[in-house]
Amino acid sequence: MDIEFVRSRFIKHFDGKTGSVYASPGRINLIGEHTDYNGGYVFPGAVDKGIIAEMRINGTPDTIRAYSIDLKDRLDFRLSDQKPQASWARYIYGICKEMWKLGVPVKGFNIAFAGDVPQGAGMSSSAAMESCFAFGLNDLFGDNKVTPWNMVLAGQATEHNYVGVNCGIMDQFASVFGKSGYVMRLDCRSREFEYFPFDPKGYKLVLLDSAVKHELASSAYNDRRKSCENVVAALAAKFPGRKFETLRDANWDDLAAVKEDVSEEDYKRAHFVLGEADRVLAFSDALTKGDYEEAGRLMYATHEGLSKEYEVSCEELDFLNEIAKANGVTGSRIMGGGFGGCTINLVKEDLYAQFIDDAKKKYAEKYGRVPKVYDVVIGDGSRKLA
Ligand code: GAF
Repeated sequence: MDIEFVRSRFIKHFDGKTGSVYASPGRINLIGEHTDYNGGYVFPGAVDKGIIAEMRINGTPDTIRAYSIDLKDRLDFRLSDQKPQASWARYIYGICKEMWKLGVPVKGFNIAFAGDVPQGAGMSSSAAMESCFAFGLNDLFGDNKVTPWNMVLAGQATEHNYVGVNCGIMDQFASVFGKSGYVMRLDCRSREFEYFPFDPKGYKLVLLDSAVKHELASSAYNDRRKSCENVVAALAAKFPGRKFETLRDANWDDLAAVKEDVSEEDYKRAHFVLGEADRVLAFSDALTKGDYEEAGRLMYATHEGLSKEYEVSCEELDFLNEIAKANGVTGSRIMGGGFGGCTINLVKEDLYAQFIDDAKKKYAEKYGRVPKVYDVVIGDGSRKLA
Protein backbone atom coordinates (compact mmCIF):
# COMPACT_ATOMS: atom_id res chain seq x y z
CA MET A 1 0.00 0.00 0.00
CA ASP A 2 1.37 3.39 -0.85
CA ILE A 3 0.53 7.03 -0.71
CA GLU A 4 -0.10 7.35 -4.47
CA PHE A 5 -2.80 4.69 -4.28
CA VAL A 6 -4.63 6.52 -1.49
CA ARG A 7 -4.13 9.85 -3.24
CA SER A 8 -5.63 8.63 -6.50
CA ARG A 9 -8.79 7.50 -4.66
CA PHE A 10 -9.02 10.72 -2.68
CA ILE A 11 -8.89 12.75 -5.88
CA LYS A 12 -11.42 10.52 -7.61
CA HIS A 13 -13.99 10.39 -4.81
CA PHE A 14 -13.93 14.04 -3.80
CA ASP A 15 -13.40 17.29 -5.66
CA GLY A 16 -10.18 16.51 -7.48
CA LYS A 17 -8.00 18.31 -4.94
CA THR A 18 -5.29 16.72 -2.83
CA GLY A 19 -5.03 16.96 0.95
CA SER A 20 -2.52 16.05 3.65
CA VAL A 21 -1.53 12.43 4.12
CA TYR A 22 -0.91 10.64 7.42
CA ALA A 23 0.18 7.13 8.35
CA SER A 24 -0.01 5.03 11.51
CA PRO A 25 1.09 1.44 12.03
CA GLY A 26 -0.33 -1.70 13.59
CA ARG A 27 1.73 -3.44 16.26
CA ILE A 28 3.20 -6.65 17.54
CA ASN A 29 3.71 -7.41 21.20
CA LEU A 30 6.62 -9.56 22.35
CA ILE A 31 5.18 -10.28 25.79
CA GLY A 32 2.92 -8.69 28.42
CA GLU A 33 -0.58 -9.63 27.30
CA HIS A 34 -3.67 -8.34 29.11
CA THR A 35 -1.34 -6.52 31.47
CA ASP A 36 -1.96 -3.01 30.15
CA TYR A 37 -5.36 -2.48 31.79
CA ASN A 38 -3.93 -4.09 34.93
CA GLY A 39 -1.31 -1.36 35.29
CA GLY A 40 1.51 -3.67 34.23
CA TYR A 41 4.23 -3.78 31.59
CA VAL A 42 3.91 -4.47 27.87
CA PHE A 43 6.56 -4.96 25.19
CA PRO A 44 5.17 -3.83 21.84
CA GLY A 45 6.70 -2.51 18.65
CA ALA A 46 5.12 -0.86 15.62
CA VAL A 47 5.08 -2.85 12.39
CA ASP A 48 5.66 -1.84 8.80
CA LYS A 49 1.97 -2.28 8.03
CA GLY A 50 -0.66 0.29 8.85
CA ILE A 51 -3.24 2.83 7.75
CA ILE A 52 -2.75 5.72 5.36
CA ALA A 53 -5.33 8.52 5.30
CA GLU A 54 -5.61 11.58 3.11
CA MET A 55 -7.59 14.41 4.70
CA ARG A 56 -8.64 17.90 3.65
CA ILE A 57 -10.78 20.55 5.33
CA ASN A 58 -14.01 20.90 3.29
CA GLY A 59 -15.35 24.21 4.60
CA THR A 60 -18.55 22.82 6.19
CA PRO A 61 -19.26 23.26 9.89
CA ASP A 62 -19.21 19.55 10.73
CA THR A 63 -19.84 17.33 7.72
CA ILE A 64 -17.41 14.46 7.30
CA ARG A 65 -17.23 12.98 3.82
CA ALA A 66 -15.50 9.67 4.27
CA TYR A 67 -14.41 6.93 1.92
CA SER A 68 -13.08 3.56 3.03
CA ILE A 69 -10.97 2.49 0.08
CA ASP A 70 -10.67 -1.12 1.22
CA LEU A 71 -14.41 -1.55 1.72
CA LYS A 72 -15.29 0.68 -1.26
CA ASP A 73 -17.80 2.34 1.02
CA ARG A 74 -18.60 6.08 0.94
CA LEU A 75 -20.44 7.74 3.82
CA ASP A 76 -21.25 11.35 4.70
CA PHE A 77 -22.22 12.16 8.26
CA ARG A 78 -22.34 15.11 10.62
CA LEU A 79 -20.62 15.33 13.96
CA SER A 80 -23.78 16.93 15.38
CA ASP A 81 -25.76 13.78 14.46
CA GLN A 82 -25.83 10.37 16.17
CA LYS A 83 -22.85 8.09 15.63
CA PRO A 84 -22.94 6.42 12.18
CA GLN A 85 -24.15 2.83 11.76
CA ALA A 86 -21.14 1.67 9.75
CA SER A 87 -18.57 0.38 12.22
CA TRP A 88 -15.58 1.75 10.25
CA ALA A 89 -17.08 5.26 10.31
CA ARG A 90 -17.46 5.14 14.11
CA TYR A 91 -13.69 5.28 14.44
CA ILE A 92 -13.68 8.59 12.59
CA TYR A 93 -16.72 9.96 14.42
CA GLY A 94 -15.37 8.80 17.80
CA ILE A 95 -11.89 10.20 17.40
CA CYS A 96 -13.32 13.56 16.25
CA LYS A 97 -15.38 13.73 19.44
CA GLU A 98 -12.44 12.74 21.63
CA MET A 99 -10.07 15.22 19.97
CA TRP A 100 -12.75 17.89 20.41
CA LYS A 101 -12.71 17.14 24.15
CA LEU A 102 -8.97 17.86 24.05
CA GLY A 103 -9.63 21.33 22.64
CA VAL A 104 -9.24 20.62 18.91
CA PRO A 105 -11.95 22.61 17.07
CA VAL A 106 -12.77 19.91 14.52
CA LYS A 107 -14.84 21.07 11.53
CA GLY A 108 -15.93 19.34 8.32
CA PHE A 109 -13.34 17.44 6.28
CA ASN A 110 -12.99 14.88 3.51
CA ILE A 111 -11.09 11.69 4.18
CA ALA A 112 -10.12 8.59 2.22
CA PHE A 113 -8.12 5.85 3.85
CA ALA A 114 -6.77 2.37 3.26
CA GLY A 115 -4.76 -0.13 5.24
CA ASP A 116 -2.64 -3.22 4.98
CA VAL A 117 -2.83 -4.38 8.61
CA PRO A 118 -4.63 -7.70 8.36
CA GLN A 119 -8.05 -7.33 10.02
CA GLY A 120 -8.76 -9.58 12.98
CA ALA A 121 -5.17 -10.82 13.10
CA GLY A 122 -4.49 -9.22 16.48
CA MET A 123 -2.15 -6.62 14.98
CA SER A 124 -4.43 -3.81 15.96
CA SER A 125 -5.80 -2.33 12.79
CA SER A 126 -8.28 -0.33 14.87
CA ALA A 127 -5.59 1.44 16.90
CA ALA A 128 -3.83 2.21 13.62
CA MET A 129 -6.98 3.96 12.40
CA GLU A 130 -7.52 5.89 15.62
CA SER A 131 -3.92 7.06 15.78
CA CYS A 132 -3.84 8.02 12.12
CA PHE A 133 -7.05 10.04 12.31
CA ALA A 134 -5.99 11.65 15.60
CA PHE A 135 -2.69 12.66 14.05
CA GLY A 136 -4.47 14.16 11.03
CA LEU A 137 -7.02 16.08 13.12
CA ASN A 138 -4.27 17.45 15.34
CA ASP A 139 -2.44 18.68 12.26
CA LEU A 140 -5.45 20.03 10.34
CA PHE A 141 -7.35 21.67 13.19
CA GLY A 142 -5.23 21.61 16.33
CA ASP A 143 -1.91 23.30 15.42
CA ASN A 144 -0.33 20.02 16.56
CA LYS A 145 -0.84 21.08 20.16
CA VAL A 146 -2.26 17.79 21.40
CA THR A 147 0.59 15.73 22.86
CA PRO A 148 1.34 12.21 21.59
CA TRP A 149 0.19 10.76 24.91
CA ASN A 150 -3.13 12.57 24.68
CA MET A 151 -3.60 11.16 21.19
CA VAL A 152 -2.99 7.69 22.64
CA LEU A 153 -5.67 8.36 25.26
CA ALA A 154 -8.08 9.78 22.66
CA GLY A 155 -7.71 6.56 20.64
CA GLN A 156 -8.34 4.45 23.71
CA ALA A 157 -11.39 6.57 24.64
CA THR A 158 -12.73 6.04 21.12
CA GLU A 159 -12.64 2.29 21.74
CA HIS A 160 -14.34 2.67 25.12
CA ASN A 161 -17.00 5.18 24.10
CA TYR A 162 -17.77 4.45 20.45
CA VAL A 163 -16.64 0.88 19.75
CA GLY A 164 -17.48 -0.80 23.06
CA VAL A 165 -14.09 -2.39 23.84
CA ASN A 166 -12.66 -1.50 27.26
CA CYS A 167 -9.10 -1.86 26.05
CA GLY A 168 -5.87 -0.73 27.67
CA ILE A 169 -3.33 1.67 26.15
CA MET A 170 -0.84 -0.69 24.55
CA ASP A 171 -2.09 -0.65 20.97
CA GLN A 172 -2.54 3.10 20.59
CA PHE A 173 0.75 3.68 22.41
CA ALA A 174 2.66 1.44 20.00
CA SER A 175 0.98 3.02 17.01
CA VAL A 176 1.86 6.57 18.11
CA PHE A 177 5.32 6.03 19.64
CA GLY A 178 6.75 3.21 17.50
CA LYS A 179 10.26 3.55 16.11
CA SER A 180 11.86 1.55 13.33
CA GLY A 181 14.19 -1.13 14.72
CA TYR A 182 13.02 -0.74 18.33
CA VAL A 183 10.54 -2.43 20.61
CA MET A 184 9.31 -0.56 23.66
CA ARG A 185 8.86 -1.59 27.24
CA LEU A 186 6.03 0.46 28.63
CA ASP A 187 4.99 0.68 32.25
CA CYS A 188 1.25 1.17 31.79
CA ARG A 189 0.83 2.59 35.29
CA SER A 190 3.47 5.34 35.24
CA ARG A 191 3.46 5.57 31.41
CA GLU A 192 7.25 5.59 31.41
CA PHE A 193 8.81 3.67 28.58
CA GLU A 194 12.13 2.66 27.11
CA TYR A 195 13.15 1.83 23.55
CA PHE A 196 15.03 -1.47 23.19
CA PRO A 197 16.94 -2.13 19.96
CA PHE A 198 15.50 -5.32 18.54
CA ASP A 199 17.79 -7.21 16.23
CA PRO A 200 17.96 -10.82 17.39
CA LYS A 201 20.86 -12.00 15.27
CA GLY A 202 20.26 -15.47 13.92
CA TYR A 203 16.52 -15.38 14.69
CA LYS A 204 13.39 -14.26 12.89
CA LEU A 205 10.11 -13.04 14.26
CA VAL A 206 7.16 -14.35 12.30
CA LEU A 207 3.39 -14.25 12.74
CA LEU A 208 1.13 -17.12 11.75
CA ASP A 209 -2.46 -16.07 11.22
CA SER A 210 -5.04 -18.66 12.23
CA ALA A 211 -7.66 -16.63 10.31
CA VAL A 212 -10.07 -17.29 13.18
CA LYS A 213 -12.13 -14.35 14.34
CA HIS A 214 -14.24 -14.88 17.42
CA GLU A 215 -17.71 -13.38 17.05
CA LEU A 216 -17.96 -12.29 20.67
CA ALA A 217 -14.36 -11.19 21.08
CA SER A 218 -15.18 -7.72 22.42
CA SER A 219 -17.62 -8.89 25.09
CA ALA A 220 -15.26 -11.72 26.10
CA TYR A 221 -12.43 -9.18 26.32
CA ASN A 222 -14.55 -6.91 28.51
CA ASP A 223 -15.40 -9.92 30.71
CA ARG A 224 -11.70 -10.59 31.29
CA ARG A 225 -11.18 -7.03 32.36
CA LYS A 226 -14.19 -7.24 34.67
CA SER A 227 -12.74 -10.37 36.33
CA CYS A 228 -9.56 -8.46 37.12
CA GLU A 229 -11.58 -5.60 38.55
CA ASN A 230 -13.56 -8.02 40.71
CA VAL A 231 -10.33 -9.29 42.25
CA VAL A 232 -9.12 -5.73 42.82
CA ALA A 233 -12.39 -4.97 44.63
CA ALA A 234 -11.93 -8.08 46.81
CA LEU A 235 -8.37 -7.02 47.65
CA ALA A 236 -9.52 -3.53 48.61
CA ALA A 237 -12.16 -5.04 50.90
CA LYS A 238 -9.67 -7.44 52.48
CA PHE A 239 -6.95 -4.86 53.08
CA PRO A 240 -8.76 -1.61 53.88
CA GLY A 241 -5.53 0.18 54.82
CA ARG A 242 -3.96 -0.35 51.40
CA LYS A 243 -4.59 1.14 48.00
CA PHE A 244 -5.51 -1.23 45.19
CA GLU A 245 -6.12 0.47 41.88
CA THR A 246 -5.24 -2.42 39.60
CA LEU A 247 -3.69 -5.88 39.92
CA ARG A 248 -0.32 -4.16 39.69
CA ASP A 249 -0.80 -3.31 43.37
CA ALA A 250 -1.13 -6.96 44.35
CA ASN A 251 1.55 -9.56 45.08
CA TRP A 252 1.22 -13.35 45.18
CA ASP A 253 0.47 -13.38 48.93
CA ASP A 254 -2.31 -10.83 48.46
CA LEU A 255 -3.87 -12.92 45.75
CA ALA A 256 -3.69 -16.05 47.88
CA ALA A 257 -5.40 -14.14 50.71
CA VAL A 258 -8.51 -13.44 48.60
CA LYS A 259 -8.70 -16.81 46.89
CA GLU A 260 -11.83 -17.81 48.82
CA ASP A 261 -13.45 -14.38 48.37
CA VAL A 262 -13.55 -14.42 44.59
CA SER A 263 -14.92 -16.83 42.02
CA GLU A 264 -12.68 -19.60 40.79
CA GLU A 265 -12.75 -18.05 37.34
CA ASP A 266 -11.76 -14.57 38.54
CA TYR A 267 -8.95 -16.10 40.61
CA LYS A 268 -7.58 -17.91 37.57
CA ARG A 269 -7.62 -14.71 35.52
CA ALA A 270 -5.75 -12.77 38.22
CA HIS A 271 -3.30 -15.65 38.63
CA PHE A 272 -2.41 -15.33 34.95
CA VAL A 273 -1.99 -11.54 35.23
CA LEU A 274 0.46 -11.79 38.15
CA GLY A 275 2.42 -14.49 36.35
CA GLU A 276 2.53 -12.41 33.19
CA ALA A 277 3.81 -9.41 35.16
CA ASP A 278 6.74 -11.54 36.38
CA ARG A 279 7.37 -12.84 32.89
CA VAL A 280 7.63 -9.41 31.26
CA LEU A 281 10.34 -8.41 33.70
CA ALA A 282 12.21 -11.68 33.23
CA PHE A 283 11.86 -11.19 29.48
CA SER A 284 13.46 -7.71 29.67
CA ASP A 285 16.42 -9.19 31.52
CA ALA A 286 16.73 -11.94 28.95
CA LEU A 287 16.61 -9.43 26.11
CA THR A 288 19.23 -7.24 27.75
CA LYS A 289 21.52 -10.27 28.07
CA GLY A 290 20.73 -11.37 24.50
CA ASP A 291 19.39 -14.65 25.92
CA TYR A 292 16.74 -15.41 23.30
CA GLU A 293 16.31 -18.99 24.42
CA GLU A 294 15.10 -17.77 27.81
CA ALA A 295 12.94 -15.12 26.11
CA GLY A 296 11.40 -17.89 24.02
CA ARG A 297 10.74 -20.08 27.04
CA LEU A 298 8.82 -17.20 28.60
CA MET A 299 6.75 -16.80 25.45
CA TYR A 300 5.67 -20.45 25.66
CA ALA A 301 4.78 -19.95 29.32
CA THR A 302 2.65 -16.96 28.34
CA HIS A 303 0.83 -19.05 25.75
CA GLU A 304 0.09 -21.69 28.35
CA GLY A 305 -1.31 -19.07 30.73
CA LEU A 306 -3.37 -17.35 28.03
CA SER A 307 -4.77 -20.68 26.98
CA LYS A 308 -5.44 -22.38 30.33
CA GLU A 309 -5.88 -19.56 32.83
CA TYR A 310 -7.02 -16.53 30.86
CA GLU A 311 -8.85 -18.72 28.34
CA VAL A 312 -8.44 -16.44 25.37
CA SER A 313 -7.01 -19.05 23.03
CA CYS A 314 -8.83 -21.37 20.65
CA GLU A 315 -8.14 -24.81 19.24
CA GLU A 316 -6.46 -23.43 16.12
CA LEU A 317 -4.04 -21.19 18.05
CA ASP A 318 -3.13 -24.02 20.42
CA PHE A 319 -2.50 -26.21 17.40
CA LEU A 320 -0.15 -23.62 15.85
CA ASN A 321 1.65 -23.36 19.17
CA GLU A 322 2.12 -27.15 19.29
CA ILE A 323 3.51 -27.17 15.75
CA ALA A 324 6.00 -24.49 16.76
CA LYS A 325 7.12 -26.58 19.73
CA ALA A 326 7.45 -29.72 17.60
CA ASN A 327 9.65 -27.80 15.14
CA GLY A 328 12.03 -26.55 17.82
CA VAL A 329 10.84 -22.92 17.50
CA THR A 330 12.44 -20.89 20.30
CA GLY A 331 9.28 -19.08 21.45
CA SER A 332 5.64 -19.05 20.36
CA ARG A 333 2.43 -17.68 21.76
CA ILE A 334 -0.91 -16.04 21.02
CA MET A 335 -0.45 -12.35 20.33
CA GLY A 336 -2.86 -9.57 21.27
CA GLY A 337 -6.28 -9.89 22.84
CA GLY A 338 -6.77 -13.49 21.68
CA PHE A 339 -9.97 -15.31 20.62
CA GLY A 340 -8.35 -15.87 17.22
CA GLY A 341 -5.74 -13.94 15.29
CA CYS A 342 -2.04 -14.77 15.17
CA THR A 343 0.69 -16.55 17.03
CA ILE A 344 3.99 -14.69 17.30
CA ASN A 345 7.02 -16.93 16.86
CA LEU A 346 10.68 -16.39 17.57
CA VAL A 347 12.48 -18.89 15.39
CA LYS A 348 16.11 -19.59 14.55
CA GLU A 349 16.81 -18.64 10.95
CA ASP A 350 17.91 -22.12 9.98
CA LEU A 351 14.65 -23.64 11.26
CA TYR A 352 12.41 -21.01 9.68
CA ALA A 353 11.69 -22.64 6.29
CA GLN A 354 11.01 -26.06 7.77
CA PHE A 355 8.72 -24.58 10.45
CA ILE A 356 6.66 -22.54 7.99
CA ASP A 357 6.29 -25.47 5.58
CA ASP A 358 5.25 -27.82 8.34
CA ALA A 359 2.79 -25.33 9.86
CA LYS A 360 1.17 -24.67 6.48
CA LYS A 361 0.89 -28.37 5.69
CA LYS A 362 -0.44 -29.54 9.06
CA TYR A 363 -2.82 -26.60 9.49
CA ALA A 364 -4.24 -27.12 6.00
CA GLU A 365 -4.66 -30.85 6.65
CA LYS A 366 -6.59 -30.17 9.84
CA TYR A 367 -8.51 -26.98 9.08
CA GLY A 368 -8.68 -26.91 5.31
CA ARG A 369 -6.88 -23.61 4.89
CA VAL A 370 -3.30 -22.39 4.94
CA PRO A 371 -2.34 -19.95 7.70
CA LYS A 372 -1.07 -16.61 6.43
CA VAL A 373 2.54 -15.85 7.27
CA TYR A 374 3.79 -12.35 8.14
CA ASP A 375 7.48 -11.69 8.68
CA VAL A 376 7.72 -8.96 11.28
CA VAL A 377 9.54 -5.76 10.37
CA ILE A 378 9.57 -3.19 13.16
CA GLY A 379 8.54 0.17 11.68
CA ASP A 380 7.84 3.77 12.64
CA GLY A 381 4.91 5.26 14.55
CA SER A 382 2.37 7.90 13.43
CA ARG A 383 3.65 10.49 11.00
CA LYS A 384 2.72 12.91 8.23
CA LEU A 385 3.69 11.66 4.79
CA ALA A 386 2.70 14.63 2.63
C1 GAF B 1 -6.07 -5.80 22.82
C2 GAF B 1 -6.27 -4.50 23.58
F1 GAF B 1 -6.66 -3.50 22.74
C3 GAF B 1 -4.99 -4.08 24.33
O1 GAF B 1 -5.25 -2.95 25.11
C4 GAF B 1 -4.45 -5.22 25.18
O2 GAF B 1 -5.20 -5.39 26.34
C5 GAF B 1 -4.38 -6.51 24.36
O3 GAF B 1 -5.61 -6.81 23.71
C6 GAF B 1 -4.02 -7.70 25.21
O4 GAF B 1 -2.73 -7.55 25.71
O5 GAF B 1 -5.16 -5.65 21.77
